[in-house]
Amino acid sequence: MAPRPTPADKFSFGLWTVGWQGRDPFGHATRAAIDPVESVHRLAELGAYGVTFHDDDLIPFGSDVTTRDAHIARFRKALDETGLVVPMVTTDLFQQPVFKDGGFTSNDRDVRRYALRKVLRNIDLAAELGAQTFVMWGGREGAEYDVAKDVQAALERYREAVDLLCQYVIDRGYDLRFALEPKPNEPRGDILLPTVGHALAFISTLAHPERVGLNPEVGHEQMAGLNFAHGIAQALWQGKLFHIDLNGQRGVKYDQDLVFGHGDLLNSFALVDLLEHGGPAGAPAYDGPRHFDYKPSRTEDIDGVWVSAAANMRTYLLLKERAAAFRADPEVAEALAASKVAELGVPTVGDGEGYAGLLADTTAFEEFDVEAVAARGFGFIRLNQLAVEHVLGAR
Ligand code: GLT
Ligand code: MN
Ligand code: MN
Repeated sequence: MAPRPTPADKFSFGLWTVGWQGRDPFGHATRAAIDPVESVHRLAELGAYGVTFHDDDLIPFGSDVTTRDAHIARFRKALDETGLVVPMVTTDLFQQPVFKDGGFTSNDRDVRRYALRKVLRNIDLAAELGAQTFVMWGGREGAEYDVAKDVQAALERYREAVDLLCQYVIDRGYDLRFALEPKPNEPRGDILLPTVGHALAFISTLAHPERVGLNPEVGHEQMAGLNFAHGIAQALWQGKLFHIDLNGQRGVKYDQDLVFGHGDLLNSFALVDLLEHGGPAGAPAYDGPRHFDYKPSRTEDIDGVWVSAAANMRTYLLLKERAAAFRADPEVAEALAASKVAELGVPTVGDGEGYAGLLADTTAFEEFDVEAVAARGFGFIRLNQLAVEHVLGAR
């Protein structure tokens, strides 16, 4: 029996996740639209603490000001009634035809100026609703044809946009940080800032790098064949894990957005273990929202939507339990020690030793028994099997 999710678990969902109607490039919608107010109530009943949205998820694109205000007021009322918070907001710069060549990096300057205005307006709403994170997924920032996009110029425009938005937030005194969400492809043939690593490198070029971090998504890194837990570890190491999109993906193929854990379960275990125990002395390494960005498959009816929402949280909590059991198991402690996992935390060269001390240490080279050390095994398979057995509930 996994514990029931409570707001203390900080689970959040995008309106566009449970609200996805199942429309894909090959088929029509299989479900009716859900009123965002209904989603807020259902998510709260299921134990979530937060809800997130794109401007256009909440306020239909093109609404006049009165209609916009009415949508926001109804949504606020639902938040007040349920106690749900809005930890993150994001802007849709991908659905409307005007953004077919991107928003911040469209070849058309007028489109770029319009995109910035759309985001600025939505930043005001994010701040009003108390969000701490503003996600930017540049799904349309990319190209299909190498000769049709000057990638260096596009990156320059991307930087110009992010710098301008940071300046706006600073000048307005908003307590809001940006989180870039990498993805390698889909909907564009190739998307700019395709992986965690690319996005980290981009952030280092910004005018206000401290304001900008990442919102990595499980499936997006896996679409590039990368190890998601490794990407998260690097983001944490660089102080850039501002937000996270949890879901499932089975290998290098289209973006599946499955329920969390329904893809690579062992990597999901490693991820939860990292988030919950990867900080100093085994404390959580990340205290932000556990945000699910998944799609209830189009085979599901409306009941299946809520079953799948609950499944994300339940799987996270089960993995959290399994990770705690793994960490508390004396045999695991012994196997970790035998594998010298903690020894990697010891600096290679001693305090004040420098290369002079290293050169003077004959045990490090002249007397180092290369063959004896090379013959020693690390015992990683035994350790991994213990992890597998904990995941399977066999220990
Ligand atoms: C879109 C995308 C997600 C992003 C969302 C934020 S929108 O659904 O597939 O990965 O997180 O813009
Ligand atoms: Mn995705
Ligand atoms: Mn996402």
